[in-house]
Amino acid sequence: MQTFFIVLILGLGFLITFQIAKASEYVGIMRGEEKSKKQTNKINAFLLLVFLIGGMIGVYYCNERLKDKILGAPASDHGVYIDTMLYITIAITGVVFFITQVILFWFSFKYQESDKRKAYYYPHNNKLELIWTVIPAIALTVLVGFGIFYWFKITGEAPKNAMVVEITGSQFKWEFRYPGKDKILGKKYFKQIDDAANNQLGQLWDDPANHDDIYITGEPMHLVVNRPVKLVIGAKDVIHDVGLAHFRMKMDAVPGTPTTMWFTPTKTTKQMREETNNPAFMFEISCDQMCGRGHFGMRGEIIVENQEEYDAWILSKKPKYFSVFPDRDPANQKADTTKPAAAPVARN
Ligand SMILES: [Cu+2]
Repeated sequence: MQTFFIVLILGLGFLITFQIAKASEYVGIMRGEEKSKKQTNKINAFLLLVFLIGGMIGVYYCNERLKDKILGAPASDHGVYIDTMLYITIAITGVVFFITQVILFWFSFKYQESDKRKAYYYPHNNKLELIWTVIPAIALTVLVGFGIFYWFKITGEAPKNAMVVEITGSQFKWEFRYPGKDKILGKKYFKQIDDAANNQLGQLWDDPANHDDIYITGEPMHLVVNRPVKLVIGAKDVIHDVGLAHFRMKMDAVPGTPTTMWFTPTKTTKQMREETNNPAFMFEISCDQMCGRGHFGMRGEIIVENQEEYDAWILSKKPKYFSVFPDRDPANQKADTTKPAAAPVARN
């Protein structure tokens, strides 16, 4: 019995010693963790400050470095408004960005965990909520309001003296149509689209408005400086997008649903070549919708020139009708009056 008690006491003594040792070990670990946690906190707070300063320097550096890579002054009347709206938006959001980022990172550094301070419990303030809801709401309403105003202007009725050019996108090219002397684009129907019959746009040949329409592809579109132009935009397969970066214009080309936009080019290609110091400068049409494998190759070009240059160019083009029905071309009839004109076959 005595031996049993001695063994029990020794056993309990061992257990107690073991537990005390273990407990002190835990306390040691916890003390160390607390220390390392505080250290990590300090490092993180410092890194947040470094991130703020480094980030701000980075933003400034990128802007300075890439300033000359952005497009120069807009080459259309609407482009000036679009740029103004863009700069106002950047100015407002820029100021807000600067203030909020500085506060965010500075507070993380300044109010990092400290034994001397206890977090202040501040759950709600109606006044503050109201201020930071109403002010952005008003600012955004004004910005969006101007945006809608110009959107309706650009997509709305074109001035009476506007010229009309139809532009059709397909995988992967642009085709243009000028309405000719009657200033009316002839009717077309998608089922009449037939490359083999030389009818790429599906023009209906029994519509007389089609007889003087001029079809252009594989060469630049021509526009007249300081004369409004209304683009009638369409597509033959998928959705494309007429992107005119130099004019700050852009509109989807949707199959089956014609879209329109109008603008006035204010600078000729020649002027732009001088301004940009680039003798090869061309106004560009880019497809701004990912429309398939050859999307990158959908680059079209625009030449803006004065009225005389444009008139000379358009006079050198023959209506599509005459290349489909050469015997109806008055030029051919004059050249050969001995043969009677063969009866043309309409394709619709
Ligand atoms: Cu496209």
